[in-house]
Amino acid sequence: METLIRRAASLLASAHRLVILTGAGMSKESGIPTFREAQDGLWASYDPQQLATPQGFRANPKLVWEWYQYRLGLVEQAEPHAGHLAVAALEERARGAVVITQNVDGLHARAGSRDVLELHGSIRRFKCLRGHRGMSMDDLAGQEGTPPLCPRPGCGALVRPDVVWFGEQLDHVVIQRAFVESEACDVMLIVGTSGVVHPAASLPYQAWNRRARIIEVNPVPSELTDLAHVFLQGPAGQVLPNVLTAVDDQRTVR
Ligand code: BV8
Repeated sequence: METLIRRAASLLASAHRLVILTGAGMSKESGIPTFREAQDGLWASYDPQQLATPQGFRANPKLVWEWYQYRLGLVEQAEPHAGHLAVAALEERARGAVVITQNVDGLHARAGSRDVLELHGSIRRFKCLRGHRGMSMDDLAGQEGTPPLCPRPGCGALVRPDVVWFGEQLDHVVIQRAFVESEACDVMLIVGTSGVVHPAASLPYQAWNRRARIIEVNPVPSELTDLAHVFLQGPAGQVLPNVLTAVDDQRTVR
């Protein structure tokens, strides 16, 4: 693994345009279950892919709201781990670096990452079915109902999390920039994603097609591992700090 870490560090240290693409595995060591793992406890009998849809919300808004409130509780208790801090440090050291995340937990920004594209929105932001956006839980305090009704004067529509559900389009400005960055990068670091969900999963192919060097961090191979020039098998919270140390060692030597 040492040799692979050094190879990855050499690619990262010489990157001109770095993209760091992350998925749910990036937040696992912060205590947030990954998307494809069976939800625990109360939610073990529900399929996240059924709940995270407009149909699921229409069918049972209260159930879906409560599921997101449960997950928001996990996010509020969570802290960025050493892997998130290492991502922020790598971003600082690399020129033109951007973090593209599928996660909705906001942990990259809390770890100090400055340029983060949230492909799937944020569990900490809310909008209503009539399109009013940018609400926080504080804005909804005291609102009646589960889910609450929109507090905007004259609205009263159902409020939902401002995340992208299965079957919904991603924010076109965000996904457009994600494609531009993935096509322009010369190194892509992929951390903690199964590579199953599109269009996020197509970004590594964009980078690969333009001869970018691909590094993947995951405890097990994913749908994307065949693209990786360097596959670092292990958890993000352990591997990424080691990669950062190796990058700094190489910069010292240069
Ligand atoms: C869209 C927000 C237009 C909500 C999420 C093309 C091909 C096939 C299907 C499609 C396609 N185009 C569109 C689709 C349909 C669909 C899709 O991709 N379906 C899949 C399931 C087949 N996509 C959409 O609907 C997208 N919209 O394209 O609009 C359209 C619409 C309909 C039809 C055509 C076109 C919208 C997708 C966004 C869905 N919203 N999240 C919420 O969070 O509640 S996605 C959700 O899954 C999370 O964001 C999660 O991050 C994401 C992806 O999963 P991963 O991040 O990879 O997480 P996962 O659990 O899968 O894997 C975790 C990984 O971590 C594993 O590899 C594990 O080994 C690893 N790991 C574990 N521990 C660690 C670790 N790694 C590192 N360290 C550790 N410690």
